[in-house]
Amino acid sequence: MTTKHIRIIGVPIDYGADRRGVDMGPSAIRYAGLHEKLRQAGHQVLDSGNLKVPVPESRQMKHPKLKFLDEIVQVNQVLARVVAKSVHDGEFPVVLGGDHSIAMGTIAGLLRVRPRLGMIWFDAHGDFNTEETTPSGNVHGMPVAVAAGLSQSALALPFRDHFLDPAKIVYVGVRTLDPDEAEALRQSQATVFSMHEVDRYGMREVMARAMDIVTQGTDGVHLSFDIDALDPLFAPGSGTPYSGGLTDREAHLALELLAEADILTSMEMVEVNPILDEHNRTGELAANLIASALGHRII
Ligand code: Z70
Ligand code: MN
Ligand code: MN
Ligand code: MN
Repeated sequence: MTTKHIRIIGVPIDYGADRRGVDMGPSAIRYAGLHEKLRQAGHQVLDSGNLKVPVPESRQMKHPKLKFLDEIVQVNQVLARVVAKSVHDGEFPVVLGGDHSIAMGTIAGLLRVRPRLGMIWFDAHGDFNTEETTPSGNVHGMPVAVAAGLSQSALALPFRDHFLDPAKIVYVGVRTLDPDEAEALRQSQATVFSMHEVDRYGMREVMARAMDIVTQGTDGVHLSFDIDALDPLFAPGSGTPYSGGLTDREAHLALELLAEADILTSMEMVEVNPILDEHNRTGELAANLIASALGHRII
């Protein structure tokens, strides 16, 4: 793989869901030796540290339908600027969450430099709710719908009317959707490789099809990886465990195939929850998965 100038950006945010501890994710992933793994893979690594995120206990929740709306928009506006500058400077941003609401800031920033971005989204969930369909008011269940331009709320502000083309979005590992969310996804042009397709065709074939889609007419490929795509057996440190997920081997294979094709231009790793973890097993897995996506090989 080509040598990359990697820029690590931590976003210690847990506003997107009820407070659980995923704001400690960036720390856990760094502690697992992310920098050294990426240097061993042959890259130059710079770390911007964490964006400033006020703790939820210091804030009042104002929008019951969209929890912590103002705070999330504010963090994502800053993140979008930081990510856009990084890509503009020729770097490969690696964004560490935090909950998945940070994908809005990441993607909004990427789109400013790569307007025809393709995206692969690993997740147990669809994250395709809007303020209309959300059953929980948790914004981490909405980032893909917002990025695709389907939200009328302030969550769309960082995008400046420049959204992701749904036809350039591919999901892998999905196994639970809310009813209205599923309907919205069916109406969209996004491709969903649920666990059914992973079981039926195998990860190698799923990734071949996914890579085909995200490289057609695109000017970059973003990987957004929610650690709950993995089965809770392998990733116990995730907020909402949902069985029937990817094995660690399937996940590594998927990311190694991406590395081999060398198509990624940015990535983020989210929803790692050190409070629920077992001796940072999930933090280590997350760091190793990032290294796999960036070309780490044992020989
Ligand atoms: C549900 C909602 C969710 C986790 C995203 C769940 C969303 N669809 N949960 N990531 N861990 O509330 O919108
Ligand atoms: Mn998610
Ligand atoms: Mn533009
Ligand atoms: Mn999820």
